[in-house]
Amino acid sequence: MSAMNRKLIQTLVETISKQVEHFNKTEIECLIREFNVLVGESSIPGRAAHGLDRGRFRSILHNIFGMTDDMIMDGVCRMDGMSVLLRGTLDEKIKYCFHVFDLNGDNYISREEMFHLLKNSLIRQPTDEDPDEGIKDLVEITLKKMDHDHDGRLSFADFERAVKEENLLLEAFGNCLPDTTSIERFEQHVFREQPDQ
Ligand SMILES: [Ca+2]
Ligand SMILES: [Ca+2]
Repeated sequence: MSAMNRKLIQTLVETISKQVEHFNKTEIECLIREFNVLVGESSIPGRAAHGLDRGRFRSILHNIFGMTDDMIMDGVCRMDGMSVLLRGTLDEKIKYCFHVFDLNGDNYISREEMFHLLKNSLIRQPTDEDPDEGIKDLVEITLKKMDHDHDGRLSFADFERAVKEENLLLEAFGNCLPDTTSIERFEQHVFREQPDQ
């Protein structure tokens, strides 16, 4: 154990376990140690790791869960996000994804946000047609499917209702949840060794 001493980890475990469901204290300790190792790896020699900054957390999400979307990863950068990612119920995942997709935090997913998110997640598929036109069409198709009260934007109620009818719509605007294989691999890796008591 390098940058963080045991007492600090215990304090962190206590604090985090009050905020986060789905992980017990032992598992939280494993996660902190894992992150500490990952952060330590990247730190400049001679300088202590000061914690997990966004860039570092993003590259962890990218390397471990294969997530590539910067915009979406920004929304994941919290430990309670981690809890929902790995163990969340459908209701928690719906709240989480809605929050991630609502880029400006006004509690609606607007046409502009859908366009932005879809453009961002589809960019790796080149097409001969004007890609913006295709994305605009996709926004309209998605709205038709999900905008239950027809006001041209998705409220949480619209989103929740649509996802409960069709679970695949949870990630309609981009990949913001890791796949089960990545989760299993990650959990096996992190929770494999119980910390010494
Ligand atoms: Ca919004
Ligand atoms: Ca609506």
